[in-house]
Amino acid sequence: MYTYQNPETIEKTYSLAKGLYAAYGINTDKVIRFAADIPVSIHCWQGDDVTGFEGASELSGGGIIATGNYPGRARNGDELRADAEFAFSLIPGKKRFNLHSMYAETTGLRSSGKKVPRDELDPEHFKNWMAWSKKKKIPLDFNPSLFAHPMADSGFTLSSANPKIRDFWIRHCKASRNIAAAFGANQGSPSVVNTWIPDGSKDLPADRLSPRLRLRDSLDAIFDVKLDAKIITDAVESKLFGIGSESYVVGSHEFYLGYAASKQIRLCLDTGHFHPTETIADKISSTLLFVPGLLIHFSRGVRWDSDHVVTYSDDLRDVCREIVRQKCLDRIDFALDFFDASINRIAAWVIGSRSMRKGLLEAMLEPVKLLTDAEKAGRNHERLALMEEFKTLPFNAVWDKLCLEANVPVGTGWLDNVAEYEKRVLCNRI
Ligand code: RNT
Ligand code: ZN
Repeated sequence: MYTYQNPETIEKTYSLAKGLYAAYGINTDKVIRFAADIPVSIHCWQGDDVTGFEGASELSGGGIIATGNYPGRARNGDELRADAEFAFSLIPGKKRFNLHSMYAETTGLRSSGKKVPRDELDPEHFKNWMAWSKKKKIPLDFNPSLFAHPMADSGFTLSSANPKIRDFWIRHCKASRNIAAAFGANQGSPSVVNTWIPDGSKDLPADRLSPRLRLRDSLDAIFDVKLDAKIITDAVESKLFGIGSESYVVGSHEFYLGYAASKQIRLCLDTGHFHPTETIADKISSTLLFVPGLLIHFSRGVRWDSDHVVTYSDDLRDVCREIVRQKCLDRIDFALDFFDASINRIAAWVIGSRSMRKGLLEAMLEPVKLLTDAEKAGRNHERLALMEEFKTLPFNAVWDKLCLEANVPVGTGWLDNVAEYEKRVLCNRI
């Protein structure tokens, strides 16, 4: 149904675009290679609405929610891996895959089919994932799961006033770092392990301090175990509010900024975790002065939700431009974080991932030097005029060429592949 442009037309259009960019000193051939080479960590949880393999029928608790019931949710590791592989075939550029601990495969192992408590998980429960990662050359990242669990029902985990609950989650986070370290050793490069907790309260707390003191101490206990930076990168993620934690979130931005700076670990900024008009673009240059690096969760906030499918929005483009302008790509881990159960989940992955890569490509095509030269010379009218002009350079021709080179469908061609997979595979899962 959707026609592919023929490669000849793409090449022709590209060569015209290439000339225009060259006039501003940009070598598009080179940029295509660099932009495709930046790893983006694709989150496994879009594939199954953050349900995991622990026997839950849907995501529950933790202040996050996946709404919708489009058919075809992946129900186990094999389905999730198959769906991810298929999505990868439609997404250009270097990819990683991001797992949560709730995606452990514990049946048939020493537990002999018994549920393994989250605080007893170990790398063995991820051996299918590691084998797949190695075979497909897709490095893995990791997250402890501190939600959708009876021990999280009070709304507090690492900051709970109950030492039993706190200790359970401390053990879980320690176990998670060990699993990430095993991923790192398996793939020969660090696995990024990101800690996000839902802790907070619906209504006004009288004591905002005590939970934060407890969270600090719990994190200290977790990060006191030193692991080799060659195999693991630690990050901590803040949030403004969640469903049921509207009035107070223990792990706020200020909390984690301070914590990450004091421990010299990565700060995770999720684009959906700030006030609706607040963007993280302006936070990059400040935070990077004090933390070793950033993990960015690209997401899209819509009203109260922070997890809509990523689009090629001004927000995303600003963040990408900012990173490229500062030349700090090597200190940023790019990751996606959204979950929409109301549309084809593979399409959601593809749309978000392609938009992310578009943002990176566009940012790398910007003739930054011309902007900074104008700025240094005090010609700010020129700076503004150039910024405006650069927005409408024939970017799409370069994007199409990147897709062509990456051997993935150009334009909307991938929708046909998704329709075919839906019919052949997803519709049989009902
Ligand atoms: C929640 C955080 C967190 C989760 C995933 C599932 O608000 O953004 O990153 O989305 O870990
Ligand atoms: Zn996130």
